[in-house]
Amino acid sequence: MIQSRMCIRYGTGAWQWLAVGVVKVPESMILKSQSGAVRTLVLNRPAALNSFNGEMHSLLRAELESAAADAGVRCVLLTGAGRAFCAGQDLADPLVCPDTSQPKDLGVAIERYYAPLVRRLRSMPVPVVVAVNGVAAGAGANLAFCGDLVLAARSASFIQAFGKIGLVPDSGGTWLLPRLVGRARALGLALLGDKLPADEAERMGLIWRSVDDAELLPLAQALAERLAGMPTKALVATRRAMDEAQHLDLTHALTAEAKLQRELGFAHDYQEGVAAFGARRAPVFTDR
Ligand code: T3D
Repeated sequence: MIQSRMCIRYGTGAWQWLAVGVVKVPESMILKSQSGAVRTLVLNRPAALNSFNGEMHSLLRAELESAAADAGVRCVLLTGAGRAFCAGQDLADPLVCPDTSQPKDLGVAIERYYAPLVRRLRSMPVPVVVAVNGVAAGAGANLAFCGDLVLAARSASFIQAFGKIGLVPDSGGTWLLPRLVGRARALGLALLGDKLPADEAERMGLIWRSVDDAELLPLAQALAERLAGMPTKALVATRRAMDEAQHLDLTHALTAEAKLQRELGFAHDYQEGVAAFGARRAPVFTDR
């Protein structure tokens, strides 16, 4: 918040500054902070439950690119401001809102924003921890599921809201949901669009852990710090291998594992990990 001022002069006297009001400087829709090697990004449109408009997409995309390019970042932590994690697409945004003069081509929003965002999250060169602080609906839910480790506050919930407004799950939902919980549950979630509490999401295997609300951010931070101290390159290769193995048979998965193990075996972190084990000291991993 800044005080706005105006310069005035009474008669022929000296010019004086006069306070004329308070101007609220809008906060960025994405807040960024860094603690050690953990980069935290916060979705910050709380009045609209952190739903996505074009500006928030662009800012998040830029921050993810920046984190990916920064050698000082070894883990990204993503969460939301206020009472929601993210309510998906901002349905009032003129890009998608059908309540205007012409029908909207929703494929544009998917191709321009959501698909690149999902690909960016799933290919980050560092692990991604998602702390779901409140409701995650539509694309907001599926973006959360793109994280490598997803924690949720016990009061949070997940809603595949798409069917309720005549759409299919996007942001990777059709790919992620059956892989995470199987076809029967994926269809149940997508067709009914019911609110799924965080505890139930954990039981189903949709997320890593549901935790007490007050513990969410401290635990997510601790988890992110722990991952940041681990061999980043190997963690990211593990994610990629598991994703790629979804469409491989066992023989090809074994071949892919051998290729990755060969690459990692020549890297610094493997030498360091084994040396540290032998010397009974803490390893210092640096590959990224
Ligand atoms: O369209 C395309 O481009 C294709 C891409 C689609 C991707 C998608 O994500 S489609 C799915 C879009 N999201 C939804 O359908 C969810 C809509 N929101 C809700 O169902 C509910 O808001 C929640 C279940 C998430 C939370 O309910 P509740 O009762 O806690 O809050 P509320 O009162 O409904 O919402 C609070 C405010 O946030 C309210 O504004 P107001 O009245 O206080 O000024 C509400 O309008 C606003 N809000 C919530 N979700 C959205 C939103 N504004 C714009 N877009 C939203 N998605």
